Amino acid sequence: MKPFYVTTPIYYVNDRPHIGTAYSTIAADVLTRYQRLRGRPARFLTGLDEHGLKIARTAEAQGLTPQELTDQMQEPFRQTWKLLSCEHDDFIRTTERRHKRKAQALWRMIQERGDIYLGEYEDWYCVGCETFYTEKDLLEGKLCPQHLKPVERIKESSYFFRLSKYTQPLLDYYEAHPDFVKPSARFNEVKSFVREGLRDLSLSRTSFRWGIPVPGDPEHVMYVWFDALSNYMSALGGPVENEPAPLFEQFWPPNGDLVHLVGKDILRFHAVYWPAFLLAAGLTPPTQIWAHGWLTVNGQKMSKSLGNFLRPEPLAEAFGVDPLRYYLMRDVAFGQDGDFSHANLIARLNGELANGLGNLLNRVLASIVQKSLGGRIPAPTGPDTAEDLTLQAEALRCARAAAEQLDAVAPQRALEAVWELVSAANRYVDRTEPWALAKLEDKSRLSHVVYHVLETVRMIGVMISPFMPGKAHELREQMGLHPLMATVGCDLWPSVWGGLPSGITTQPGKPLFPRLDKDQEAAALENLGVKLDAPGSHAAATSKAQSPKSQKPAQEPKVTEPASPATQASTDTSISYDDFAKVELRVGLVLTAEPVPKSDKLLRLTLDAGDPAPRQILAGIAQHYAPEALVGKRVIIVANLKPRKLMGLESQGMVLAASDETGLFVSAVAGDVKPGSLVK
Ligand code: ME8
Repeated sequence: MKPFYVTTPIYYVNDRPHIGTAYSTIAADVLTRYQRLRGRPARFLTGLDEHGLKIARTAEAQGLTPQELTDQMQEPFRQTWKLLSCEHDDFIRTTERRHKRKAQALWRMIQERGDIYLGEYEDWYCVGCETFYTEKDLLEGKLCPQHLKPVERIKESSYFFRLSKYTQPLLDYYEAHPDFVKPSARFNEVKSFVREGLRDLSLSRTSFRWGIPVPGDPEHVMYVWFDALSNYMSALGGPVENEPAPLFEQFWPPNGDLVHLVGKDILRFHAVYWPAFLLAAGLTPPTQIWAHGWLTVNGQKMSKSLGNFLRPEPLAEAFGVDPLRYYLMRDVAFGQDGDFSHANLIARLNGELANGLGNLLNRVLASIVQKSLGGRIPAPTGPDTAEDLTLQAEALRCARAAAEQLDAVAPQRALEAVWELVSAANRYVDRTEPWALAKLEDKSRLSHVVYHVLETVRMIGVMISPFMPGKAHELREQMGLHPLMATVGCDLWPSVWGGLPSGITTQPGKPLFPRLDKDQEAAALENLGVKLDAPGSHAAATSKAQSPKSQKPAQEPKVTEPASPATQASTDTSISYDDFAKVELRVGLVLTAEPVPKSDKLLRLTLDAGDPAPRQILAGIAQHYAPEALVGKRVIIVANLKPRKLMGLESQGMVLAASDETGLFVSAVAGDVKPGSLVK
């Protein structure tokens, strides 16, 4: 079987792990565990990107040397991945000697083939994304299109990579490898970018030292993305120069299948630069690059300035590691953007996990098997009824479907298939009524039915093990089964009915997934500093447990546009009722929301505020809300504010919002009040 090699991005050490980086890492862990279950040799690499200007500046700001910063920051990453049961086979740091040597070896290979030359670089650079930009790529005011922050002018001697020469070879490569980038819509974006023609790439810097020295010219340090991308190879001991590199021989394509999991933010580096470097070095590019989508949290973007990065540790503490892994893999379609919602996590934990799977195991194993079958797995007695045959067929169909989805890197669909089986098994229990069969003298039908349920649960236990290894282990323990031992060459995925041995003694324990009652739910959310807007809606705030810097004094509530000079000038802050009555506050239902081109702050909303036609309001909340999270919300607006133009668009009012150090939140009314209702 062809070896399987999966990687996550190597993360910058300017921040601790958060739910976004955890998402990529858990996905890689799930895929590795799955491939191992199938009997494939599998390897999972993650690590840290420790060089470059961004890290050097972060260290400086903290009064540390870059090496001190990176040494300190590796620990939280290692600990978090361990806590989340992410069992990587290797953890590479780009400051390690083994990496530096191999990054230099790759450089030399490309240089010897003539595709690196010395020149002078003059253009723009964004430290946030460690990327070069030409003027036409920048937003008004010379802002980086990703970070919306000013870029820096750079003029210095630099080595260049002849990327322009690889425009056609890359297009040919894409043509010959139609699954090179997934999802395919993203592949199309990559192709159109390359079709526009590529410019040579500046590959070294002389104005700072925090990087890997360029071989033969130590005045220069390597461009951090060249250094970083080569981690995937250096961790295997490649490229091979004069010494053997057995891991590289085993796992690097074409011998192995290499899948890079990345966020969509860094697809271009992986799908354009990286294969170009490899082709230039005469090496085989990765098999596939899978660009997953971007997570928002309760409808909000996570950002350093808001300090609202959601940390996985408190979530794992509140809800359990496995439910968190399950939720992340289940709720968000891999490849599409998604929203982390505390409310959805709780709903899935209570519904699919506790009521669905936990209850299935419990209702049969903890009660009927103990009371009526001597605590042992019964033997199937036959004959099969139509119901039995349907469950058997459904089990095999779902197992096949789940495997197909995992082969296609669609974890959410794989779980969907597994939960179709959970539902089928629960329906089977409802229909066959084993509690009624247990009352009969002759226990043969009971044995047959219970065997069917438990064999299905056994299969489910195997299929959930890549996602929830701890719970899969507990489930097997309760059934009296040995732990699953993935072995190369041995496919453990369920493919035939009847693998459950009869006669073994079961050991029912605590419910697999305890349900959170309303009080526990409220306590968990309170501990996390999360408030839910309304039942079933998104949670509105993240924070105290998660914000690393929540010491700033709370700011005054504020509106989304500057206060008028009149209010600023006033010293007596009280107003008469008549003054207040002049302000017409109304409930507005957000119908649409979209970004305003070239503005990093504004969103264009249309609202039903009781007017004959929808009203347009421009609100300065783009850094706090994903547009789609606003649609359907009832907000409070100032309806009689004189219209004014912003970025060429008329704003007919103002949306009220409040902010503190945890973020900015638009005002809301409790209840489904009719749009246009007056707020008094
Ligand atoms: O880009 N939603 O490192 P990085 C989903 N060092 N995934 C997210 C996310 C979110 N909100 N936020 C982060 C770098 N990620 C480079 C990579 S690789 C040779 C060098 C995940 O620390 C996602 O995988 O900024 C994204 O690509 C990665 O973290 C960026 O991590």
